[in-house]
Amino acid sequence: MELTDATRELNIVVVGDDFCGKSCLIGSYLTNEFSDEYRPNMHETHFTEITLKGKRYNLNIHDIPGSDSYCKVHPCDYPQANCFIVCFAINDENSLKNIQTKWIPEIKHSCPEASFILVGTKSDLKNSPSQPVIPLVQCKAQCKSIGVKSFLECSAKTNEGAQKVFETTIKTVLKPVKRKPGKSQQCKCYCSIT
Ligand SMILES: Nc1nc2c(ncn2[C@@H]2O[C@H](COP(=O)(O)OP(=O)(O)OP(=O)(O)O)[C@@H](O)[C@H]2O)c(=O)[nH]1
Ligand SMILES: [Mg+2]
Repeated sequence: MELTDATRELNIVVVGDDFCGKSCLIGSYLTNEFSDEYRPNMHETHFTEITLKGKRYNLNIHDIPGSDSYCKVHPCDYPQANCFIVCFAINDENSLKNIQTKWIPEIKHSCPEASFILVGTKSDLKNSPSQPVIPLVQCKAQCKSIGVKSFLECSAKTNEGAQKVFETTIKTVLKPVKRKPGKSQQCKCYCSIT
């Protein structure tokens, strides 16, 4: 990772099931734009700068497709990841379950040193009577079983919480992490191209 006095470069990887709102979250953060149209994507990288507490950061934001049919080599999409934003949609129980069964195990296997935060997307749907959302207590229970204290909520549609997600990500990276002595800090990459 490039480190200079002035600027630090950070790799942020956004993962979660397809349709859970990753690309919209990134779009909301970068341009404050939102579309109802669903456009599944390949791995895309976005570049931006942010100043936090007087320090500048160059962010490489990796938008990873949620569907395996678009990419079967997820761990290779995690180059030098500093932090993962692990997303689920608050109206999709499966996307929450898959955090525990798929995304966290994959991250821990391929990038055991990287930190991660959990994000519940589409929070605007809480105000929509036609869209049942996962009860908060269930989200919290799932967080507990994953071993994290809490999760952030955001809406790409209203832009609420999008900035906070990325600021929290950076703060999480900057927190000193207790590491086991002798362990490599490199991202472990395994490829199974089929
Ligand atoms: N109501 C609401 N809908 C959202 C929000 N974010 C995304 N959506 C909708 O959810 C659908 C999927 O959003 P995407 O951001 O493309 O999902 P994705 O996780 O990037 O999906 P893949 O690229 O296939 O992995 C789109 O139709 C969006 O309009 C949100 O905050 N609120
Ligand atoms: Mg996408």
